[in-house]
Amino acid sequence: MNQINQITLALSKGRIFEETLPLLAAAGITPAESPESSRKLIIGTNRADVRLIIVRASDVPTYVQHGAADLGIAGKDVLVEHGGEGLYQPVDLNIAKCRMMVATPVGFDYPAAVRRGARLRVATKYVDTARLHFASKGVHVDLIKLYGSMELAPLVGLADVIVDLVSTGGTLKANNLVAVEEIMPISSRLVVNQASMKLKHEAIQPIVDAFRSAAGK
Ligand code: PRT
Ligand code: MG
Repeated sequence: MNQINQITLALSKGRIFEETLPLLAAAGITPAESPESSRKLIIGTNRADVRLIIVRASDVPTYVQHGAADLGIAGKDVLVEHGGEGLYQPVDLNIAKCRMMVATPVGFDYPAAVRRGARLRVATKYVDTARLHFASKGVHVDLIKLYGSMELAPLVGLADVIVDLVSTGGTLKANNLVAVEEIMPISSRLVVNQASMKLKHEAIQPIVDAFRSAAGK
């Protein structure tokens, strides 16, 4: 764990950072600089006892689990894949919202493919989520792990379908794909290291409370 008098919050750049700024403001925290323009990975704030670390979205739970950060903000997509071990998830912040979906090329008969019972080839970054989803439907799948640009896979014959996040639907549309099934709604959650929650309770609880009320909970 971090020093007892220092609070470290793990965030990712991009949409989560942008949507977290108002929550930080509600907790009286202002970053000293923007991670979009700075290359620094450790960013101070107006509070001497609070700092931010900038990590990949999918690495946030790992930093918090091991106590390298006391708090973090991570999408439910990332938390499901991580498993949530060692983490409290006290607040759904209702930010960075989207949906985890199954998508296919336009014209692909998904219900028929599922009915036929043949193995479905599924390309995704979210292999645990996809495995659970298709297992619950009793559909046999071959999972193909990708790290990005899932939309390409069915277009070049790597997979029949993809499992990916959809927000506006613009990416699917641009690639002649269509969402055929929702797996779960996604939003980002505040996560807290379990030991920090006990040992730094006095500093952490007000931040949790400010985030909760700013998120309208
Ligand atoms: O980008 P990087 O590889 O570093 O990591 P990342 O993609 O995990 O991070 P980032 O910052 O892109 O996303 C952080 C979190 O935002 C995710 O973990 C989700 O919880 C949440 N989020 C919300 C999204 C989206 N909406 C989203 N639309 N994450 C990704 N997308 C992608 C999606 O994968 C697809 O490629 O945007 C594309 C679809 O968008 P539309 O608007 O065209 O439908
Ligand atoms: Mg991304």
